[in-house]
Amino acid sequence: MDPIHRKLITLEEFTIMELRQFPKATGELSGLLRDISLAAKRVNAEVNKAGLVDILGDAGWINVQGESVKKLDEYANHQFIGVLREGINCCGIGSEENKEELIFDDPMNNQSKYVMMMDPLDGSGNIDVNVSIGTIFSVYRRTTPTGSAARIEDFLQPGNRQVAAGYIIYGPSTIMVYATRRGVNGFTLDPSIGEFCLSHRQIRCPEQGRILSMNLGNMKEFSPGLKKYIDYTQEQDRETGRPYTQRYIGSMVADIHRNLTKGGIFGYPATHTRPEGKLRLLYECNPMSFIVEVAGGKATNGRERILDLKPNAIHQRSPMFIGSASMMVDLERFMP
Ligand code: AHM
Ligand code: MG
Repeated sequence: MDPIHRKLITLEEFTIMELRQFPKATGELSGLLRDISLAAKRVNAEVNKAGLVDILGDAGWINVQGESVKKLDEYANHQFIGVLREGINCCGIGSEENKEELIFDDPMNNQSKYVMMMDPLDGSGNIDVNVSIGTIFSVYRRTTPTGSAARIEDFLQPGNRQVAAGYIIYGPSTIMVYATRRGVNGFTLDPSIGEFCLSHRQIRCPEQGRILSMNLGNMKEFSPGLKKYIDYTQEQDRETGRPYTQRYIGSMVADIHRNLTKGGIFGYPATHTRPEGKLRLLYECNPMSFIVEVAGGKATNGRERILDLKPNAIHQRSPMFIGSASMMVDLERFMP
């Protein structure tokens, strides 16, 4: 009989293989990633049906950020919280959709050393128009002792303390990308077997790219330095004879995933009316910055490294520029 050639590595196998390189590892992070992937599969199944069932449209109330909540946001939030609360690998969650952090405080979860921050469904304005959306997550080791309930200080840690961060894109295919300090790897969901399978090994962000992803509709409100940078990106490149190309989907996960693989820069800057920008430091900026930095890119708020910012509130916002290292160095020359 022919030997079986098996190239497929599932997410779970991959995390266990990683774990075996650390004799003292407890397996809790692998368990947490498995829980996240389970919730992601449930959300994916619902996202795929979005055009079919009565799930489109506003759920009819405003979330804590003052934005209208779509039903799928609500569903995704519920799934991730439910799976992690019922699991044993996380002692609390901070979610973009909840006013306060959720502390699980039960004997099993109190033993866990991890807290998670998440944006359960980012880019929700794109749900109704069948454009890619995503989930973003970020994992921290708690600072309070295990065995007790988590506390707010466990959630308010700078991004440089992240243990892992990742995103799931619900797009033409569903991909989960996660980073630890050891690297960034991507797993594509094979719907026929219901498994995330290793498809993008050790992702590296190209040093230089030619894609600019910013909402230039806000240009009038940008700082003079940033306007000059945008002029600079319109100049013709000596090699290609073309300016940078503009790509902005309005789903940060999809925009950054593209730039991470092709090379590019994404920004959601401060504006005169929104000096803090739009994106949330803990749910959006920190996880994406961690992933991009591990892949060799850079992320700042225009002056400081995102990962070094000290949060003082869980829903805090921050301007963010993120992408290919050498494009970020160019941008920094224009920022005061
Ligand atoms: P959301 O968390 O409410 O979905 O908002 C975040 C999204 C990002 O994915 C995206 O880059 C940005 O908002 C788009 O905002 P704008 O329409 O102002 O450009
Ligand atoms: Mg969001």
